[in-house]
Amino acid sequence: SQSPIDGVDIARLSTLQADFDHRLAHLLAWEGVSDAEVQQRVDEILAAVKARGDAALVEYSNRFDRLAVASMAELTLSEGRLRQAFEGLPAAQREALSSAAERIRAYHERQKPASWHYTEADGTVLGQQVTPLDRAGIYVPGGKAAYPSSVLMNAIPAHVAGVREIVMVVPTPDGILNELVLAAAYLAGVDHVFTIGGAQAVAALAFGTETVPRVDKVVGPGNIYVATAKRAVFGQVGIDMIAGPSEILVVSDGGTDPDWLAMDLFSQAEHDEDAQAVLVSWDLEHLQAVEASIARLLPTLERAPIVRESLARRGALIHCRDRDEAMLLINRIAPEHLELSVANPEGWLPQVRHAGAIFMGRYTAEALGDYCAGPNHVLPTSGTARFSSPLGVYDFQKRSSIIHCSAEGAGELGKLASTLARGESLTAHARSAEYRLKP
Ligand code: HSO
Ligand code: ZN
Repeated sequence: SQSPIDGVDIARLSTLQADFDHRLAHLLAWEGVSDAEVQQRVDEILAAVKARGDAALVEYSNRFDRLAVASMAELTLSEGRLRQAFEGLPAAQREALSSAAERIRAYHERQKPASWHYTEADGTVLGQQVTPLDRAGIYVPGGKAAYPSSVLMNAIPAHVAGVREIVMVVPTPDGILNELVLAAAYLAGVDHVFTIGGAQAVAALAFGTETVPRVDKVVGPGNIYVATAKRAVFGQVGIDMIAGPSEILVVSDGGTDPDWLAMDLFSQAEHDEDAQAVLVSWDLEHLQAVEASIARLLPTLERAPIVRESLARRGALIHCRDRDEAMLLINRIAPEHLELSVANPEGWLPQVRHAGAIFMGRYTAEALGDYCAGPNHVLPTSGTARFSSPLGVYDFQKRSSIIHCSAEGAGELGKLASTLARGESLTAHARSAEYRLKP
């Protein structure tokens, strides 16, 4: 077709095509930028923060964020400062942020798993105890990707999980503070905020410094330096996922207003040039209508240059054969966001095996989930929904196994353990179990 924008032509993609797998792989490919040079610079920064703590943080912050501070005290925000940010917001924003936080909290409360135990006939008790992390660190990017909504999405599950101390880091390039980010931190129950960023902030969270408390897990998105640093400290601390570019897959049965769908695609594409927005339908006329909507509406966007580039690089309007093929594409792509813009989304749901978040029906724009519906917007990207889940309360907890043997139970288990231990030639194990056998 003669698309007005490069790269969003309507493309036929069908399992009947001999090169279907190849075409699909081509659609999903993206260039991750991680090279040996980044790796080396990150290693240096990690080592410097580990060795010199606060002094290194001050130096790197002055250099990378163009600051002129003398100590970490100047890179530390008080709780009062956070409250002031919240109270200083225009009323409409204060209320919207509070309502969103409330809804996100209510949703995540439901995720709280209970500890459990059961008692066997001989009185032995077995169970699982769920406990929160002591400390969580939340990385918040500075600059154009500083999203207050992401502060809520990262901090609220930690708070609901019962994490004792939530430490947030956010760089302030040229000293510029984002009031909405601070207000969100205030609402979400963040305990400490340091205005540091980059690999040095990840190092501070992972190792601790004189000022920054060492955390048990680092979560939150960041640039290539942050992602590389998170990978490097993993093992010493926990990390969440390493997120790729954001994506949406919209499936339409032809019954949704093409303008709505065009704007849904834009809403993902405006995140960045590597974001991916894809629409799938078996209705060719409908796809043509969406194509026309895109052409008409794109120039009206604030972020038209980013959207245009994102659509050109990775966007697609896919003409598949039928509903079954659309379903196959969903599960092959395992999208971060799936919009089922169809008449009976419940009918589709049982067959959707891989998707980070599923937006059901014509009225559920992804944007509603991004901000305020309640579920988390930190989701598995780049097909990782095949094996991982949205960020949640469970990411800030761990489980301990509980075993409490009765005398009788120890006797029964002792026989088993003794036999198995002798099979492994571990005789101290065997005797330890045998001591507790009933005479
Ligand atoms: N769509 C993003 C989340 C976000 N949207 C934040 C707006 N602000 C995550 O996939
Ligand atoms: Zn978004």
